[in-house]
Amino acid sequence: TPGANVSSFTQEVTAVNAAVAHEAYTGLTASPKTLTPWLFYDEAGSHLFEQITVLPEYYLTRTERALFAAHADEILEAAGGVQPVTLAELGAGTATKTGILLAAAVRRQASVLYQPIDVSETSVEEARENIERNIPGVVVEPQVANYITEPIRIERPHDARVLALYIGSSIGNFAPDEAVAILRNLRGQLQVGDSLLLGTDLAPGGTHNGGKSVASLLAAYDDAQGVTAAFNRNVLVRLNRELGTNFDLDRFRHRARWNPLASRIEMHLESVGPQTVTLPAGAETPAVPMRFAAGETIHTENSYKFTPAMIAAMLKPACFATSRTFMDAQNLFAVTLATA
Ligand code: AVI
Repeated sequence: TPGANVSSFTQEVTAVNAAVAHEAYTGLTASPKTLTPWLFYDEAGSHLFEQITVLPEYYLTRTERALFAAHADEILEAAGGVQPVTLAELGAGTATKTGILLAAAVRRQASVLYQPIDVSETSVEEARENIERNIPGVVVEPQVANYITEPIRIERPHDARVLALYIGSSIGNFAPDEAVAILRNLRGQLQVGDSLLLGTDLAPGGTHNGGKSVASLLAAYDDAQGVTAAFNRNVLVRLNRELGTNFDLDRFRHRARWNPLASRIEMHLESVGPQTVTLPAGAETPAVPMRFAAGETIHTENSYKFTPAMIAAMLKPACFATSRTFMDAQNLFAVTLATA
């Protein structure tokens, strides 16, 4: 009934608000100050991220797409063998790149089940519409779930082999122990013979790498048009709107830093001078004055960059074995096919 929909929508909105308030309180009262990256992805932030993926400096998306285009048939062949496949995607979003792999799957078998899993209901619905309209033969069964904290379920029609996708360097936004936990959660749903296709951005330097400099990596996270800066600052816009904080956007500067010891790009918002911002009282938290020294930052995101050895070290404790790795000619990005 319409009434039930409204009430479930209200519950969902309330739960999101409570989670935002909780993250803001714990992150901004910590030292150093942090905010969790999922806060970026409200409607405006998701739109800014889409814009990032087509920036000239942001080589990740187009490089991964080119790897899919070059190797899709080989990937599907290796994942399926003589059996049919079903594709399940973690953090599917709107599934724009997945179409290349699904098209390869319908070349092998008449009908393919695609199971996009994402926290955002609107994204998976958009994925369903795009894919069902553009690739006949694909049946889409979206699942709204937080694959980080909740167990996921993957269907296996007609004894198909599962090809799980975790692409777009999404795993790079998690600390190494969280990344392994996500892969273990996924592995729990797979059987021996199933596969995982993992997309990871590569670290600069090193013998595995020809073309990536720290400068080009930094440019990917601090583009000339300022889209990434707007994406980073949007988290403050969100907190002002949803929690009533009074962040002055002109007084926080976007910073991208390369942390070579942790092998990650860090995004920060840096206070341009001493200032105090108020976090209003929440349901269970008091109002807090947050003092910033000049140059102090809020750490908003990590984006890990991998060597082949780091990829193997992440897959192994989750009980996956690397079967094939595809890299572009400049060694910018890697797509790894691993077997369960
Ligand atoms: C979603 N994620 C893989 C992006 C990344 O590259 O870490 C998010 C992003 N942050 C800044 N630019 C893009």
